[in-house]
Amino acid sequence: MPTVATTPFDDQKPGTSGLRKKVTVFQQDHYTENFIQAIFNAIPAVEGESFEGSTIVVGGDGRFFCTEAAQKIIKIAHANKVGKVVVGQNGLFSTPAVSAVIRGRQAKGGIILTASHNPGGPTGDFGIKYNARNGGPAPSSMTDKIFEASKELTAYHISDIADVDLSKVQTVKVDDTFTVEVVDSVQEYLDLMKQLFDFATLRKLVSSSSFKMRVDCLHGVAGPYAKRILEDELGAPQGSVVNCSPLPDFGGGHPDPNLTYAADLVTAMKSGEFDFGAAFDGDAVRPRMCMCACVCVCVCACVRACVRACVRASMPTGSALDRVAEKLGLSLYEVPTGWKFFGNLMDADRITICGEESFGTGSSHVREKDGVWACLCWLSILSNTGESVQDICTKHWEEFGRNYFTRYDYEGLKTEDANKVMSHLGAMTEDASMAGKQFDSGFKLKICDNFEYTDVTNNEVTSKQGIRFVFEDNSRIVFRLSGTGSSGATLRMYIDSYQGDRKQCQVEAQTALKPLVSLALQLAKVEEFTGRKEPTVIT
Ligand code: VG1
Repeated sequence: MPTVATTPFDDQKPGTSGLRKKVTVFQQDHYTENFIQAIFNAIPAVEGESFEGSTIVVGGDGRFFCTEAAQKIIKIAHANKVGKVVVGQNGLFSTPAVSAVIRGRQAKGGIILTASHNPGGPTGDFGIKYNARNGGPAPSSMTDKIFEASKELTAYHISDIADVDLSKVQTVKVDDTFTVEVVDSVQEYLDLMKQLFDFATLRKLVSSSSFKMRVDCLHGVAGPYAKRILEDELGAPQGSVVNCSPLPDFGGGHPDPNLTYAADLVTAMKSGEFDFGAAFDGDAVRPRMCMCACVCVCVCACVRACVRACVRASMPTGSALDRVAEKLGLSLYEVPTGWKFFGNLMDADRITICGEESFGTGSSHVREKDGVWACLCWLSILSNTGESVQDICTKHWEEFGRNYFTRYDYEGLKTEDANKVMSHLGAMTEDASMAGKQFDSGFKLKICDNFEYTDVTNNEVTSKQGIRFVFEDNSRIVFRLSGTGSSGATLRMYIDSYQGDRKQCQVEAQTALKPLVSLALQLAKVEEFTGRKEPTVIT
């Protein structure tokens, strides 16, 4: 094997969803190569099977450094005896498409080049994530091994082969044992969507002159998928899908479809011109549906309209799903933040639909959240019911009551300040006087703990996943530190309150949540420990 001597980096620990760092960190000599080699060293140790002769899938969201990284991976894969690399044209693949291709081709795994909702460009973030043979993000057992391997590296293997022209769909036979297949990034994903949805029925709605939609791809990789599916296949008028060319810096924008960064879509929807609106993040995993309060409702509505199956929510997600599961007799799993916890439950056929508060929504058709799928799911609901998004939400609240939900993000905190908040809150979980505590605002504490998750499929325990305060009326406050940032610390504060009185279900969310937000700020002493009066983003 052609070998290059290297020294380990000590910061290659994957977070909530892969390794995310500034582009400049990945551009350091050997940094990217080291991490890729750590993947090639670690996975066989976990799976008991080498990469020799295997197929891997490679692609990313088109952010700055994607194609350079893809070329490096091809050369490192060759030197590590991989048999075939399937790569999306121009190095592009949405994250759910990689998952679909891994599963469809029964590949050994995939390497996804994305920092998802984080900003891109030369001064922005880059990320690398390994997905296993089930198509899902590597579980902690693998990411821990990758980190260990990265700390022990003394060399990596890389072949001196020519760059492959990724701009053309083609199969390049590099030598007798190694092939690179450059494929249409959309086709295999589109084929899967056609198996799941009735395109003929969808076409009637989407192409109808009385239905108008706006889909904003924020210059991420969703563009080619949304344009091909919604405009070319389903007949939406040209121009319904906007910002659809993937750009290395997302056109200077921030590919997070929240109210702040997808403000153009929010403004467009407020004009009343559109019946349906959606936006996606960089790698097309997070959908944001406009006129719909939050993804929980989206999932609940999906469940009611299309499947009678199990549901789950990641722990800080609002508990709207709990009401649906309870009423419809579905089982519900509460797992920590991050999609890597869903895979085992899906593989064991325990869940089919899942969602998290950060808009990620998906089903067991792949092992990733899937923005375009969620969009098609909603369109199916609209076409089957003949109702508007607003009507569907209102009816949902009438039947189940409404969970008001908000998230406060304090970005760019000094790590020590964020840690002070968390240790202060952590101390409360061990304070016996907190049990059953009655606060002035009327909330009575039921549970105060640091969430610990046991995976029922393998009994693996993941602890310290967020500090939660659950009150007698099932309102909840949760605090955790983000695992996707590339510098400093981000504190997330999640507020979830249930309103069972049907007449109170149309109140503006921030107004409805005021008492619980005040209590949360009082408990965490955010301003005292961090000096921040206001959060960076409120969702
Ligand atoms: C955030 C979200 C979480 C999501 C993760 C990856 O994680 O809160 O719900 O799964 O991003 O999403 P954290 O650790 O920063 O809170 V994506 O769309 O960036 O892959």
